Amino acid sequence: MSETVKYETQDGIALISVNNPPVNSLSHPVRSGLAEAFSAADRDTEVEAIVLRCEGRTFIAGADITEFGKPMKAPSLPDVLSLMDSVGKPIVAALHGTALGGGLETALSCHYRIAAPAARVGLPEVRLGLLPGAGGTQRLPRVIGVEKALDMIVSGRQVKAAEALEIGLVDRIAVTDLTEEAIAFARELADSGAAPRRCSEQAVDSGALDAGFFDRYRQATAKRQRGFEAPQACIDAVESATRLPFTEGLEAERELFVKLISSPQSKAQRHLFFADREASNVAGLPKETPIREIGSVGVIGAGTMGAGIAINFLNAGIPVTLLEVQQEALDRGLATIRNYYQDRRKKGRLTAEQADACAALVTGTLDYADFAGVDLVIEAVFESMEIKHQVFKRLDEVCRPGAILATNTSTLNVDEIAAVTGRPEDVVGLHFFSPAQVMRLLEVVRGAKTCDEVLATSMKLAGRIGKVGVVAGVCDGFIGNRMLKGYGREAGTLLLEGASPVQIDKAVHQFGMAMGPIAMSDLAGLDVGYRIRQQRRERGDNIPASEGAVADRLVELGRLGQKSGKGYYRYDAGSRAPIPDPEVDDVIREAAAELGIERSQITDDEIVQRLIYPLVNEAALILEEGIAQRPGDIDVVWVNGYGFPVYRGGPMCYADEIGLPAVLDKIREFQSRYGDIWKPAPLLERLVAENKSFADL
Ligand code: 3H9
Repeated sequence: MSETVKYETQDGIALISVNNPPVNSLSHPVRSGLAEAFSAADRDTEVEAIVLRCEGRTFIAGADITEFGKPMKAPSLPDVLSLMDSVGKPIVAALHGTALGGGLETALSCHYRIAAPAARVGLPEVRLGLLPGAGGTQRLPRVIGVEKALDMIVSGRQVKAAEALEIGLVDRIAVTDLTEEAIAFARELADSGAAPRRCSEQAVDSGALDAGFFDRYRQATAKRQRGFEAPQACIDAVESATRLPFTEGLEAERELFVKLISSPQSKAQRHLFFADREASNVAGLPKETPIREIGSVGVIGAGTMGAGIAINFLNAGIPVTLLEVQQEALDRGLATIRNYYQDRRKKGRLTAEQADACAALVTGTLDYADFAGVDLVIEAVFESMEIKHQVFKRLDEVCRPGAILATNTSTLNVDEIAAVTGRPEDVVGLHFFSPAQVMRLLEVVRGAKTCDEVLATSMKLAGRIGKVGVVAGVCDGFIGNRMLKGYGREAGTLLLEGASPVQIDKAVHQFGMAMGPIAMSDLAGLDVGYRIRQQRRERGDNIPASEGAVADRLVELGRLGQKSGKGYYRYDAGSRAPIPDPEVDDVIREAAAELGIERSQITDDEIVQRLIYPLVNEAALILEEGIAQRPGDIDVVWVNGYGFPVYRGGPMCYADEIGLPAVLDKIREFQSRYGDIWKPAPLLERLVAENKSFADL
């Protein structure tokens, strides 16, 4: 029949098998193969019932995302599914692995469904900035009801087989062999003379929904998924299912889908889907590089960061030895971990047994000798080269040969740290982001001497603990924090020039960042930057007078940020809600006057450009220097570590969307106003000259 769709019959049952590795996506040959196979089964008078199944690790995992953005070749998926819907014999879908998106829509166009016990189903299109565009928004509410369908479609969450059975999304769970049981199911249906049970012919039960239901759902979703267009379109499409006959509902869904698929948001989210996966490919690392076994981990430093790092491994079932120098600090760290698991248990995220099992995997120690047998040590101690040197010398003495020695430094030179050991090839940077048990990003910093095995093992380990690992080269701040510098600098200058803390934070929040730069500084603590600037001044670094002009004054007034109840904003006791403070406005005005800066109105657009374009320019330098492997890696860093809006796809994707010529023009304008801190990166200039974008790299 076709390479990807096999058709066979046995004892009156047609068995249609899809084989399109790796995930059986619905690429063009699969769509045409399915259309042919179902037409053949419908025509074949010997065939009484049909089974649709898949080879390999999963049922169909969705449309082929690589085909999006190109002209769609006929037959389209909606057409194939309409054809299946109309087949005059019962069709049974046999689900295993993950039946997702167009895959679940295909299963919904079969008349009956049986699932393997470990199967999962879902409509994750919303995560790609889309909605289920092959009837999912019209068929699912007919099968499981409007509220449950909305929950699945708007969240994109995967539902396990047991829940799918409970809500009526599948009819049976296979006990032994899925295909055999699917065939037996089909035989039963044929023998009992069961008619095709078409979703399209079922009514949508929306009787229990009051008049304001959809509007309330829209508002709640807009709050939860701020700025995202697709969830709202999903709700519109499901509402259509309650108001329109099936075929008209399909048309309404189609219209919304076509609009979304060409939207910048969906392009950005699809870009991130592939960038996320590509990040694990390390250029020049042979595929067959051996991976070291990581069965136990040591963590040095039991502060917030150290405890957070430890939790990642405990969650993955990997025992952790946590080391501190003082018993008191160790006890505090161990208590942080215990409290975390109690909280998870209270919130129902873990059962009591699971929480206890994780918590039981941590051991505290004050003695480096207890690291003798561990496979990996991560230090999360104070950011001082002197202290790091002491730690690594000690690790070199006690750790077994082949153990990986990692630093969580966010700024210090990994090569300098490695140099005090007799095994720099085993040293790597593993830079976690705070809170370490929550943030998905892990920068894997490759030192000049880090060996392939250590790099490959670190990247693999990132996946094992649920992180996305991104390889970075050694430089001040690696990828993420290095880019942050221009962002912080401009936030300070904007204050002096006339923007208020509230205006800056609002403009950036409106752009989609999780938090504005001023509120973020208050959260991180103003004293950190203050200390660094003092050290740089003592070292004789040339720091412009405007840098930290406001922040330094605030620190000297005892305004350290949230932790002291006041920083750029004021905070009521026990609250994190920022309250504007006139005293700060005075400090800003004074600082500006002293520096001779004339204050004026600044537009929100300029605020966004002044903050985001330095990210783009610095990223272009980072790419040129080989600190990051590819633009997509930088996007993954900023989305997963810094709260950059997912629907903008990261700074590089955003710059491409604006158009690099427009970005460069603005940077040049700022350069003429502010001098060479805005000097355009040569790569950016080259791309514009060659009429290319970051996506072309
Ligand atoms: C849709 O269905 C729209 C319809 O409603 C309407 C249409 C009209 N297409 O993730 P992995 C690749 S939208 C193309 O590493 P895992 C992936 O890039 C779609 N390629 O494996 C990777 O390639 P490489 C709705 C795809 O085991 C390889 O397969 N569906 C697709 O960790 C392995 O992937 C979804 O959004 C695809 N649809 O996870 C599901 N999916 O090896 C998206 C994967 O070259 N997929 N690839 O890097 C997933 O969530 C996961 O891939 C899955 C497997 C859970 C299936």
